[in-house]
Amino acid sequence: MNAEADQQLYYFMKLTREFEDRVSILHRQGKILGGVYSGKGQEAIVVGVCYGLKKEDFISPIHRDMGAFLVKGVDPKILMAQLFGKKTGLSKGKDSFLHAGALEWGVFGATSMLASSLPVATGAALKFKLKKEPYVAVSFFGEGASSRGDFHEALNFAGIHKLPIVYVCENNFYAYSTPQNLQMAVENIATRAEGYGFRGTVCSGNDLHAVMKTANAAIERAREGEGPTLIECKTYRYHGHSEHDQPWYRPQEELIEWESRDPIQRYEIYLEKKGFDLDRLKEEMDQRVKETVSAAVSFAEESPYPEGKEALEDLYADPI
Ligand SMILES: Cc1ncc(C[n+]2csc(CCOP(=O)(O)OP(=O)(O)O)c2C)c(N)n1
Repeated sequence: MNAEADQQLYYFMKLTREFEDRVSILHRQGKILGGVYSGKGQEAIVVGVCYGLKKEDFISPIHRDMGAFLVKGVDPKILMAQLFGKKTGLSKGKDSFLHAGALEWGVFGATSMLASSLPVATGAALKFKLKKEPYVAVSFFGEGASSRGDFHEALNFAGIHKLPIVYVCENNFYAYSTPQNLQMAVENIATRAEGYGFRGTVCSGNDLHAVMKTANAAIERAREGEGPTLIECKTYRYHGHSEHDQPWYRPQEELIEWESRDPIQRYEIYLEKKGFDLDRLKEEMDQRVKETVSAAVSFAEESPYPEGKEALEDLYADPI
């Protein structure tokens, strides 16, 4: 990895954290529209996977994946305006983050039904294959979603047709308050790929390089026509399921243990070993991401809400 890429990856991890931390505060101030589902602690997954993608590659993020939008190229100002429900946001003030999409950057907007975007991403991969386009689809989901029928139908279809898709499970061990062992009888979600005729791999979701190595290999395989891969990234979310959830159902020691494997701190150890002046780089980066996020918040606060009549605009695609 060259020094420029090292710093860019660091920037995206820090930007994602700063953005989400600020959103949590803004939520408590009553400024954010709808629920907030923080992915704090899981940054290495979205950053590591999306960094190796092209603009035209199609991703379907979940409720916890604000960082995926940022790495894919969405302007933090526009993303923040989306969270504020402002006219300058992605959906022009029609929605909050939960269903946000940005098709120009290849980001599909999810629906509330868990796992419903897996068949959609699989459909995008089918389109790439049928039209012989050199792109891949990446479908993010939690371990809870992998117990839904949509997940199994999507993987089955992709396995049969050897579609260019990578399924990325962000396994944070809790689906809302339900621990993994109460919703499935297997330890690794990756083993589920075997039933559909393709490879499943487990990696540490808190180790940026492990995620990148695993994801890039799967993306390359998909691009070369070798079919799908399921990647399971083991990780942990620091916050509750959402900002309105107090995670009383999990032991405090567990959180402390996972915080000691923090993905950003882990990456900083790498940067220091690589010869960067970490104290200086950290200071520079902290300032840069704070400025970027503050500018995004000001932009969102100053942007107007849409007019009532605009609620009826952009609801249907133009006929072909
Ligand atoms: C079909 C369906 N069932 C239940 C819910 C309510 N729900 C929303 S998120 C969630 C937990 C999701 O867990 P997981 O898929 O592991 O992702 P995570 O939130 O842990 O990242 C639940 C149960 C829903 N949205 N859709």
